[in-house]
Amino acid sequence: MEARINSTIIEVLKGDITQSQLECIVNAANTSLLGGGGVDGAIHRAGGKEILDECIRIRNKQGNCPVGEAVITTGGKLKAKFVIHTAGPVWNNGENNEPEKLRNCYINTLSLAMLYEIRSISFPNISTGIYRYPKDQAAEIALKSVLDFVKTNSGIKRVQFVCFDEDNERIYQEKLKAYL
Ligand code: AR6
Repeated sequence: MEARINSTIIEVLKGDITQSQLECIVNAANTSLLGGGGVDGAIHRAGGKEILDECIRIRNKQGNCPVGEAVITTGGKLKAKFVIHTAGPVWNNGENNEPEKLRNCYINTLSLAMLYEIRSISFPNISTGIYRYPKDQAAEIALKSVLDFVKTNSGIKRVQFVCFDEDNERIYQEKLKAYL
C-alpha cells in the first residue's frame, strides 16, 4: 500500500530489500560495520566486496558506528547506488533508551540521505530480527519518525518500508492506515 505525505510517497511492501529498485537502501547493521547475519548479511552478499571495503575505510577513520548513527557507502553490485548503514539498538526490555535510539536510526539515516540528495530510499524493519525489538513498537517508531521527517523535508520523494515477514507487513499497513 501507498500513502502520500505532502510530496513524499510512503510505501509498505513485503520483499527482499536487496532487490529494491530505489536509489538507496538502508542496512540494519551493527556498530562494527563489518557485516553479520540477517539483512546485513544479505546486503553484503548481494552488493559484493566494495561495500565491505568502504565500511572498513570508514571504521579506520572514525571507529565504530555508535548505536543510532548512520554512515553511507556505495551500493556496489546492488541496483541501489547507495547503502546507508545504521546500527539499531538491541532490545533490553526497554530499559536502555531503545525507543530514542531506534528513532535516531531513522532520523540520522534520512538526514544523511538528504545530504547526498537522495530522492528514494528503502528501509528494513531495523532491530526487529536478531536484536529482538518488539515489532509493533518498532513499527510505531519507524513510521512516526519517517512521517514527521518528511512533513518538514521535501527532498525525499519516496520512502519504502520493505517488510520481510507477514507480521511486519500487516503491522505497518495497519499503522500507516491509522496515521492517514
Ligand atoms: N530484506 C529485507 N528485510 C530482511 C532481509 C532482507 N533480505 N533479511 C532479514 N530481514 P536483522 P537487527 C528483516 O536480524 O534485528 C545482523 O547480524 C528481518 O526479518 O537483519 O537490526 C547485524 O550485523 C527483520 O525484520 O537485524 C547486527 O549484528 C529485519 O530485517 C544484527 O543482525 C531486521 O532483522 C542487527 O539485528
